[in-house]
Amino acid sequence: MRIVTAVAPVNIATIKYWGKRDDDLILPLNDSFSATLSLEDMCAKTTVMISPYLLENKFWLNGKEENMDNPRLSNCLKALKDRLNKENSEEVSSWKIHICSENNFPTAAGLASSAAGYACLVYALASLYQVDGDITAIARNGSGSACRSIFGGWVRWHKGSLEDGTDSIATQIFPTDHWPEIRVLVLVVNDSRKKYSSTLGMKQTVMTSELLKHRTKFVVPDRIEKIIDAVHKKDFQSFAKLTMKDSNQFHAVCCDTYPPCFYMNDVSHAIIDMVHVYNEFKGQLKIAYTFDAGPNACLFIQESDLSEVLSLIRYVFPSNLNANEYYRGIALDKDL
Ligand code: 2P0
Repeated sequence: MRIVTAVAPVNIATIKYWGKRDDDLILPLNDSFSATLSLEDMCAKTTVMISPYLLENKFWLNGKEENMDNPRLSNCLKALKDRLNKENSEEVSSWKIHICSENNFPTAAGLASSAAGYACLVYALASLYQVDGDITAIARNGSGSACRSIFGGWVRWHKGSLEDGTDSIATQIFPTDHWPEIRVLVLVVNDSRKKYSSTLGMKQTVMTSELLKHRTKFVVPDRIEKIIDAVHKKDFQSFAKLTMKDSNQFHAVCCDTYPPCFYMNDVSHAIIDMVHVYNEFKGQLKIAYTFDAGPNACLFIQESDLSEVLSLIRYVFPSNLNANEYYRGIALDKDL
């Protein structure tokens, strides 16, 4: 019998992935760039066990048994078993598996739960099967953005150019301790399951959006280089502007999808207004927002501005927001 438990945090994309060139292999149309939260923050935790005495494969997510006939899960398992060490492969690959996974934050609410979940699962399985080398391409088979959560710090997912997708991998660009002054505030506007999954939403976008073609060809390649440079120099002004513009363009692309997918709501728009008014008042960019496929906001700020920004949020949204503060290193509890 072998048993392994792993923990993986969510990652927040500052240059967004939206659109695939190959749906089966999960190959993106553009590179993306993200920051991974710390291990104490929003995480998935997964235990995997294999044994010759188990009678069938089983999978539990947040305490509820799920179907194992999931093609993405099967693809991850197959890719890992294909890389099994020759000496023990025959024996181990025939053993049944039990998987038990839980998130310490709302699942499928646009808070990157699938990214943390699949990164964690693939990492745990790779340890269980003693698979060495790159596993980001395997995590990508579970959920595209999962490849970025394999690493801490600042991570780039390279779209790659090969048809088989073997070069569509994630790499760590800067380690976890680079730019330790950065904090991430997650404002939970709504934690229920989203209406359109990212997978379906982006498929519809690829089929119908003209703006996406412009974005992937002319906008993202330049932005990726610029944001890496900004993070390298710890240049918050450039970083913040690129992050907000990319979030806005991602949602513009969602709006340009036919029929459109709306992920943000009125509270999200009020948060955007608040950030711009505050930044203008301060005469420089102090807060950068980014929104994924849901209404919840992620705010990037610098440690020195934290208490003032928390007061601002409490003042503008006295009762209807749940703000959780994360540092890519330590979770800080703030009672709002
Ligand atoms: C991102 N998102 O870069 C973007 C921004 C949502 C908005 O990656 O179909 O759940 O499993 O590859 O990874 C969400 O997409 O989609 C996502 P699949 P995934 O973080």
